[in-house]
Amino acid sequence: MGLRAIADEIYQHQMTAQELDKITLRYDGLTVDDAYAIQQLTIQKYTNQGDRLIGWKMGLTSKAKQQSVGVDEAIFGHLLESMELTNPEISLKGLIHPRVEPEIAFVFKHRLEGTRITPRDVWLATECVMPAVEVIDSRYKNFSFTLVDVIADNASSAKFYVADQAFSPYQFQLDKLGVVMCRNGEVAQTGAGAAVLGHPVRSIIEQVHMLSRIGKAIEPGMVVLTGGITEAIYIYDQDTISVQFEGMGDIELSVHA
Ligand code: OOG
Ligand code: MG
Repeated sequence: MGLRAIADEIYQHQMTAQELDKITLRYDGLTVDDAYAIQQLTIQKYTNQGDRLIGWKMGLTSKAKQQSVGVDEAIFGHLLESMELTNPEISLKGLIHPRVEPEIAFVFKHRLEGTRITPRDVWLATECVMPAVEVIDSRYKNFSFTLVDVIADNASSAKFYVADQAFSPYQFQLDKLGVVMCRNGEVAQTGAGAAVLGHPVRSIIEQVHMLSRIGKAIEPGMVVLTGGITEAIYIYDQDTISVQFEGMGDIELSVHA
């Protein structure tokens, strides 16, 4: 079975919100490079239909998340225009078993590419940082996958919401930034920016290095989600999810069928 056929299958399941058996159970010998090729072929199907690439996301950047899914390296995915929530509302339509997680988003004013990126390069290219919440929704049964499966499924990307307020990248020590995520008024998860590879800037560096292997870059105007600061939590109809980003304000999201 060719990579294109696997991409077609994953695309169908993403579009129809139907669970899928792990591709690694059904196709032998798929490598991480194959998985990124499948991811790219899937994304092309969206962009051929008029969707637009607006950024990138890092995933599995925290040890806790890597352990909970049994994977030991960070991954990345594509962010499409159609994934961005423009209001703080999550509709469960088109989602299978969605979960949410707090993240720091970086927005770029300059191109970043190459294999020897330093934190300095990242700060010079960054326009602002913003609190964000990502909605992930693995297309695999039971949210269970291997590294190759999850990469092929665009790193479980489904939706994301970025707060209205932007901040200067110099205003906060992002590794020290505390985050509290509540579900219906009860604390569900807490964490700090350091969960993201020690400092979210490290996630941007890793993103650029991984992109450069496939001849791509962070382009001006792009948004990059740096990875979950806490474990993701499941969401259900009528939930209210609120996330406090210390010093950066709150994001409150309502969930409906
Ligand atoms: C993979 C995506 C993880 C993150 O921020 O760690 C991710 C998954 O857990 O389904 O987006
Ligand atoms: Mg994420």
